[in-house]
Amino acid sequence: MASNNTTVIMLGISIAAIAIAITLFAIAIPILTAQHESNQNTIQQNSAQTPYAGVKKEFYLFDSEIPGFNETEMGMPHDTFSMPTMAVFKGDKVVIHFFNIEEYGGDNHSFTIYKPYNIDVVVHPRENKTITFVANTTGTFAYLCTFHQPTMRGQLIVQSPP
Ligand SMILES: [Cu+2]
Repeated sequence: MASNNTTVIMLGISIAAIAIAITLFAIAIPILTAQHESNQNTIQQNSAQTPYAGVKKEFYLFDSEIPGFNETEMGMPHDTFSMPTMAVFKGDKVVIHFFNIEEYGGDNHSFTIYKPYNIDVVVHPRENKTITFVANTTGTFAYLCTFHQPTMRGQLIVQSPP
């Protein structure tokens, strides 16, 4: 009788042990799988979050004019920028070589961007200046010559890096 009881108890313990083992295994598999997936996510996120280092973007900009434009008749200056658009990515270092190609005694021109870049550079006839800044704010920003409005203006487009 005692031996039968011992057998039943041993059998019970064995079944319980197997049940516990199966339960632990069933719990462990999803946890291990989840850890593996989360590791993969971490790797993917890290590669996606590599910051864009920015590159140097160089532009050559000149004063220009609309051919055959009658300033008196039109009531506005004929002056324009040679380049109406400059497109860069946020983080790029922008270098603009700005030339005033007027004859001596001609007009001054400026390269001006208001907030947030706060640039205002004037070039006299036959002069040039180099304007350098980091494009650290995304958006579309007008650049203009303060002497020749509304015709002498363009757009700086700063986009998020790809
Ligand atoms: Cu001008």
